[in-house]
Amino acid sequence: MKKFLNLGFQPLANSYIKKKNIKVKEKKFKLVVCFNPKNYLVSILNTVPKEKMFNKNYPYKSSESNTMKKSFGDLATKIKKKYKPKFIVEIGSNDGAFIKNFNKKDVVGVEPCKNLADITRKKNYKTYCEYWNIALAKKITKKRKADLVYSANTLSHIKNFNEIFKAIQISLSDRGILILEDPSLLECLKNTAYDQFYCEHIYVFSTIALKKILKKFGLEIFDIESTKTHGGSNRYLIKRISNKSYNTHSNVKKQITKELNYGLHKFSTYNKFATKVEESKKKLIVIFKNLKKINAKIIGYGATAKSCTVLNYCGIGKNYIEYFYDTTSYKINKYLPGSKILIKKYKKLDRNKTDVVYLGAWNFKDEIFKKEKSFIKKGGRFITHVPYPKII
Ligand code: JHZ
Repeated sequence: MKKFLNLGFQPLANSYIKKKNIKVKEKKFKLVVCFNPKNYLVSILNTVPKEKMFNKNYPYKSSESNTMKKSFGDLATKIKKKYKPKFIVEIGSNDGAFIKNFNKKDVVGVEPCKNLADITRKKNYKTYCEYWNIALAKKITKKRKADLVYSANTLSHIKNFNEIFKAIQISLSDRGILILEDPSLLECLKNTAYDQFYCEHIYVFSTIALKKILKKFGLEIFDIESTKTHGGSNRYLIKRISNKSYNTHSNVKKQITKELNYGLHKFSTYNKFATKVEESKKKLIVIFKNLKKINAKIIGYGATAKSCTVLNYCGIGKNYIEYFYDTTSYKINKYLPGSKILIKKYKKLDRNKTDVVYLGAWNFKDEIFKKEKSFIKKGGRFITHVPYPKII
């Protein structure tokens, strides 16, 4: 494990603070990112126990954005047509944004955060409120194996590969497929999106790393789709090596070539990225300072887990950003970890009250810009740090 990026002491990204706890000292951990030259895996060095992050108060809901709802809906339509799965298991079903596109009898969700599992249970979707593991996989697939195991933005959050993939092996039927969807390391590096690193993202996967891991468990990638979600993700279609029903698509080789050409197998690439991150920090601070000099009224939009890394790494707090808007009920009237900026219930942006908006949810820029057309028309501006800090 070779360290290449130190993002300082960080609070837990999704631990939004209640007003009554504002003075309580927050737990922090050192956010250091490493590269493993043997298996090309990029991971954070110090991890936080899962129970501290994924529990009954988990604040992130996938259905909070139209972009994600559409992405899950479109995928479900495609899967039904192409693979006709009779039994689906979703690992990390969150608030049901994916499973709700299927018949209740055909799908099972696994979601350790009780507040989220309760949402799908109330809609009568069978949901196990447990962490994904071998015992659970055996229980769920005792009577019938899964034709599809799906997991979006979850496997990058689970530390123990052996347990995860053995459990998947147990669950899948011989001809079953596994679809994994996670932020792309290549896009993260290209965009200097260092905010993809926070406590929950133990790994940010490249194809070259995932390929090596999967092989150990008798699995292989047979197709890859690049998606725009979460700032650029890869959707991996995976099968047992012994399953010869699908040919390997040329997309797999193409993606691997792209990653090797960019140097994702070399430590020097990660050192260059770390230098870009430091430059990004300096530039972002200059932007905020200059705006402050002219008394611009700045607020934040989307109190994301990602913005926790940016704000705390760059030291941007209430001195620059008055408050954040967010649509998620669990976050409203709480404070962002570390920076302690208040999160208010979302209202359409008002040009009379706001000059510039920091895009915490930069990954939903298109959706947000569409919503805030009138603010933009009246000269309202946004700050983003991706792919480099700028006012747009
Ligand atoms: P968003 C979370 O990360 C945590 P975050 C987690 N670790 C992960 O991997 C990804 O999700 C998948 C709000 N919003 O998706 C809603 C508006 O207010 O970028 C959300 O709070 N108005 C599981 O938190 C936040 O922004 C809007 O119009 O970095 C977006 O969070 C829209 C579109 C969003 O994930």
